[in-house]
Amino acid sequence: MALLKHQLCAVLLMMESGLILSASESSCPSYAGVPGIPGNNGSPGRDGRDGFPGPKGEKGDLGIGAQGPPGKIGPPGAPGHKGDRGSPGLSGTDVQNALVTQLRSDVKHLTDRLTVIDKVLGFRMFKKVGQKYYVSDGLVGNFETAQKFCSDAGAKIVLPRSEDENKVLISLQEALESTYVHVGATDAKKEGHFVDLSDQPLTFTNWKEKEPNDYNGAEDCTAVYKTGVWNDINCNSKWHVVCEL
Ligand code: FUC
Ligand code: CA
Ligand code: CA
Repeated sequence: MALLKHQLCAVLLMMESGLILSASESSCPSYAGVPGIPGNNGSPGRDGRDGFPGPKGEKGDLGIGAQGPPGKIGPPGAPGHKGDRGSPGLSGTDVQNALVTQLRSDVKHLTDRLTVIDKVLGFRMFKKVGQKYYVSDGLVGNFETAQKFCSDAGAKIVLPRSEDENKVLISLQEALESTYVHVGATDAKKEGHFVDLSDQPLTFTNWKEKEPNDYNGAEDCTAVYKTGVWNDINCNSKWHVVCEL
C-alpha cells in the first residue's frame, strides 16, 4: 500500500500542475516553490507614545512688584524744652498810647484822601490813574495861567510819569476835545535840559520825533499832543490846562 502511494505522488509531480488534485489535497509531501517578487513598502506606522518629562528648568529671576502704600504716621515726638521767659508785657497805658498813635495815623490818612477827593469833586472833569487824579475845568491859557490855576486849586500842572498816566491824559484830552495840554516840564533854566517844576530830572518822557527842538529859540515849556507825543512849545502859547492831585 505504501509503495502505491509513493508512486502516485511521483506521477502527480511529473504531471506538474495539470491534474485536478493538488498535492496538499492529497496526503503527498509538499515542496518549496520559487520565491515571489518582494512586495512594496507598507504605509508608516502609528505615532510613538509621548516621551518621559524633561528635567526641571532653572529658577526664574526675581519679579518686580509695584510700590506698596506708605506706612502709617509715626507716633508724636517727645515735647520740646520749655522756652525762655518772654519779655515783660506792655503796661495798660503803653497799649492805650500805641492804639492812639495807630488811630491818629489812620485818621490822617483818611483825611488826606478825603481832602484830595473833595478837591477832585470841585472840577468839571476828572480821571483816576493809580493813586492820582487828573482834573480839568476846560480852561485854556498860557503856561503861567495854567500854573496859577492848578496851584490855586491845591494841585500841580499835570506831568505823566508813566505810559499808563500818559494814556489817561490822552483820554482826558479826548473828553476836552483838546489839541495840546500843558505839562509841568521846562528847560527854562538850562536849554535842552528838561526838568519837572521842582527842578527834578524827568523819569518818563514821550517826545515826538525830532523834539524837543526849541523852535525859533523860544520853546522852554512842554505840551502833550492829542496822540500822546510830547513837544516843547513857547510858554506863551495857549493850550488846555489839566492839573494832577
Ligand atoms: C514844530 C514844533 C514846534 C512848533 C512848530 C509849529 O517845529 O517843534 O514846537 O509847534 O512845529
Ligand atoms: Ca528850550
Ligand atoms: Ca518844539
